[in-house]
Amino acid sequence: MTTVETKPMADEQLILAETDGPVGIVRLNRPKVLNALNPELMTQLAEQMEAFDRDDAIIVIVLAGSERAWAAGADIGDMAERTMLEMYTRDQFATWDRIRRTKKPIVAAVSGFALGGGCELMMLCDVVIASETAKIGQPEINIGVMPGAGGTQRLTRAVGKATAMDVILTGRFLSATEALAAGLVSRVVPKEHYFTEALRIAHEMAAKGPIALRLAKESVLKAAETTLTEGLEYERKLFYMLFATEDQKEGMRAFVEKRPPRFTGK
Ligand code: CO8
Repeated sequence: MTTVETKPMADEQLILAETDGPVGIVRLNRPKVLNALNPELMTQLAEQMEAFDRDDAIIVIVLAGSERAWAAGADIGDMAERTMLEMYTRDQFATWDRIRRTKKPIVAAVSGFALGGGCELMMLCDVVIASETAKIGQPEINIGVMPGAGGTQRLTRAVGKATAMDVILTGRFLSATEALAAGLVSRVVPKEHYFTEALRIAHEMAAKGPIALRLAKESVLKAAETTLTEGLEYERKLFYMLFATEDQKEGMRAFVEKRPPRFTGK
């Protein structure tokens, strides 16, 4: 693996980045506070996601925390004494919006706590590989607030009103198996393998056509924002677009010729 220089603007390296062939790997790096998400970390994360998005050599991104915690939420110490006006003018969500615009698929490698903003960050990812140790929730209600980075919207869309209300209003944590049954995570794997399995799946995806991957991601995300008729029209246009790519010709010819495809992202 190749380490990527990540020293954007802060003194501390709050994320670590490396590459493994076509896979860009980002790890949250505030272990002492269970990867609590402060604005500096989110800025570094947004910058790295944008850098991987611009890099033609990267096809899929893996986002990981540590074994003990993916992320235990926004940094409570950082927010505790802030006024409404400070929170409003800081516009912390701008970095979240930048991460949301990542075009390449993001595989989340989730172990331990994924709480509050941590759960919301997980829901910004596309495929979630969870360790059997994962504890997932929106416990903001316990500290006098509510989710603010998409929890009430994305969780409800992912798991439905009944489970979303239960999780958000009681603050309880879902186990990995409950989260899988609810449709919040993609796969649950033994704790020893959560990262290697996420990386393996990222490599499996990275062997597909890069443009098809990006457009398929875009189309699935559109499903949360449109009517069925509009979504079907949108999907159809993206499907047609892929016939302008060399990868479509290569993929279909390879199938007909009974050989593996060699995608080039063109
Ligand atoms: N923020 C800051 N520090 C944290 C956070 C956090 N979210 N979570 C844990 N820590 C710190 C602890 O203070 C502790 O520090 P220290 O060792 O200096 O005392 C260290 O991490 C280890 O934590 P614990 O000792 O508490 O470990 P436990 O194993 O006993 O408990 C828990 C682990 C259950 C995860 C517990 O730490 C906890 O409940 N954490 C808070 C979870 C939470 O409420 N998350 C939601 C935060 S609010 C939010 O996310 C809103 C998002 C909305 C928008 C974001 C952009 C503004």
